[in-house]
Amino acid sequence: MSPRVLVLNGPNLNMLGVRQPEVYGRNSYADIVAVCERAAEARGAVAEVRQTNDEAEMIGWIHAVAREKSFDAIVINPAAWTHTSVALADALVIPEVPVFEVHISNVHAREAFRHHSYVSPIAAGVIAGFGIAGYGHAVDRAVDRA
Ligand code: CA2
Repeated sequence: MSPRVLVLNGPNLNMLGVRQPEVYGRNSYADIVAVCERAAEARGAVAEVRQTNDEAEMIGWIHAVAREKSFDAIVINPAAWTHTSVALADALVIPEVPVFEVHISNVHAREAFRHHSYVSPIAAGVIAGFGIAGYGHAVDRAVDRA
């Protein structure tokens, strides 16, 4: 069966391209979906890309991966939850699949509160500051590890 990668996006990423192009570029959320799907397809894999502004929904999706064994790897841009959510980091270890953390911007070159991630310690890899191309690299690596 083709490797399956679940790509999760946290709060406000649906607004990409609408505000703050100087930080996040001019790409839209639809462009993220296209980058992920193309990267997966190039490797004979499948990427399912989702976004939510509701932390409970995000955690529910992660629990479903554990229950249904529906994906081989997770790529996640947790957005602001990166810096705030122990609950999300705890959930991400439950499915026992490799997790890759993506940030569009270089969080380390921004405000101090963005320098800490609750997700990085449990991630197999972290990519930041490569714009939406970072998603393509993460999906590629997720397929390697699937
Ligand atoms: O660089 C990233 O990908 C971030 O995960 C994006 C998050 C931010 O909280 C993280 O520190 C870094 C914010 C996503 C919000 O995206 C917006 C989109 C349009 C307008 C404003 C924000």
